[in-house]
Amino acid sequence: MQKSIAIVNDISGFGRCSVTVALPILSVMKIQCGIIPTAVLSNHTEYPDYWMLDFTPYMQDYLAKWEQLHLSFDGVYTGFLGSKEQLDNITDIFKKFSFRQRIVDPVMGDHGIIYDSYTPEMCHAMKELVIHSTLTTPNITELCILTDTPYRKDLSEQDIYHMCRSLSASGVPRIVVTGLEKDNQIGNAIFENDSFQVIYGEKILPLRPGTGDVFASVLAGCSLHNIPLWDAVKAAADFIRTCLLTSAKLEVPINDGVCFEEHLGQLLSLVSK
Ligand code: PXL
Repeated sequence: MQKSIAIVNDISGFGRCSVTVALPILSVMKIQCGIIPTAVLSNHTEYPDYWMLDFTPYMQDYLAKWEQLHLSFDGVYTGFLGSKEQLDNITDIFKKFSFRQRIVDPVMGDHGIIYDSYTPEMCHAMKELVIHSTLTTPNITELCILTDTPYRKDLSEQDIYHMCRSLSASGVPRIVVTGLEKDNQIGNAIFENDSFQVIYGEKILPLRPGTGDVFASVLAGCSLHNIPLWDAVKAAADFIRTCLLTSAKLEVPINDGVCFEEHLGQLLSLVSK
């Protein structure tokens, strides 16, 4: 049977992030996708200007139709969420549609800074949502927010392990923490069944927007295919590195993200074994 997933994310019309990343990646991984838009933007917010429509007021009617049609999905994957009300709606959706796999990328901030649009109430609502996930992919900043830990640049692997333990105690079975740094390398920590491992790899500059979405999308796809978490994280990180190298070679403007289209075939091999 083909797998299916509901993608809860914004539609940024240009700039390779959110749905324009998740949809092709999950589709090439042979998963049928449904979309629950959180906002519609002309382009992502890293460009000098953008237009945005908050989709919150339409979400309930939109989802009422899905319920009426008895649509069902194996999994759900959430990314950028724009308001407290929206976060509460999503927690509701988790309950209404009994998704077996619930992947939450708790997009709230980076480099110790919470995004402007994120209020303390929204951070609290995100904590609630994360508790209901089966896999979450915070960066270090987001892990600090989720565990009420003050952010420091010099947090050790041991510190991160303890934060993962505390988050898992609230009911989250699998956690992947992105953006660890050591000796000019970049790593991802995997916490599952109280085991903790970090996979480091070459850091490829410049950093580009949307790589977090590429990472979480590959992980969501692997999760639905029951690919072990270590293999999934390795595959996602390798894929991003390849895409970053090609993006530099093809002189893709930084804000346009990574040209993952060049390498989508690499993901097909993950699911056709
Ligand atoms: O995850 C990247 C992303 C998603 N959605 C919106 C964004 C960005 C990055 O800037 O602006 C709207």
